Amino acid sequence: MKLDTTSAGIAPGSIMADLAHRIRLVLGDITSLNVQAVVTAANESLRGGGGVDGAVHSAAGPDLVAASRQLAPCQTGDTRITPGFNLAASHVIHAVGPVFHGGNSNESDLLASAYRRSLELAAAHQLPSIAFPCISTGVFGFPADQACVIAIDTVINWLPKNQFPETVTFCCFQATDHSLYCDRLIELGMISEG
Ligand code: AR6
Repeated sequence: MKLDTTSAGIAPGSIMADLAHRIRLVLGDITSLNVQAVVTAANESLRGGGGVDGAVHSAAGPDLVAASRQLAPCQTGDTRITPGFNLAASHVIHAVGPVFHGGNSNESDLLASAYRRSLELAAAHQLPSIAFPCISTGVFGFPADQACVIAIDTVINWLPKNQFPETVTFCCFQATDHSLYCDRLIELGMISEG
């Protein structure tokens, strides 16, 4: 992982230390988080589904699907934003990650795009905080270890160049995913062991 630190003229160590304050890792249900934007792992129809999308739609209430379906279709790698309705979050960002077909169908770029476009929407709406699930790693079958690296690298490339979102939470629902994120964030100096 390389960070573009040259234009800011700041030593990599201090950028990493600063970034560490802007990244959080939690294990649990994303719908319970007190953040401005909850990202859901949607499909192109934006009509709701299972997994995290099912949880977000049930917590937000039926107004969410009424709002999101009007913004469909949403291409793979792209995002849409709606209010959060009954969620604590003021906004839901609907991110369509790729179905994993073996890795030679541009899946990595499409997954990075789903994260980047989510960050772009949060920035456009000046939302201070955003929480991501592990997009595409459930029904869509993206290998969790590869998806973890893509998610973290995309966020780490975004943060130094952008004021918003101020904080990014990676919300893992499974302990195995939490462990992957933990290892990667420790490796990058974003969180400390213990
Ligand atoms: N909070 C946080 N993460 C969760 C939660 C939750 N409440 N529930 C599940 N996860 P998936 P995909 C995690 O299948 O692979 C839907 O039907 C889960 O452990 O929800 O992108 C959509 O409508 C996994 O790590 O999303 C699409 O059709 C992660 O969320 C399709 O599934 C993503 O798993 C999208 O598939």
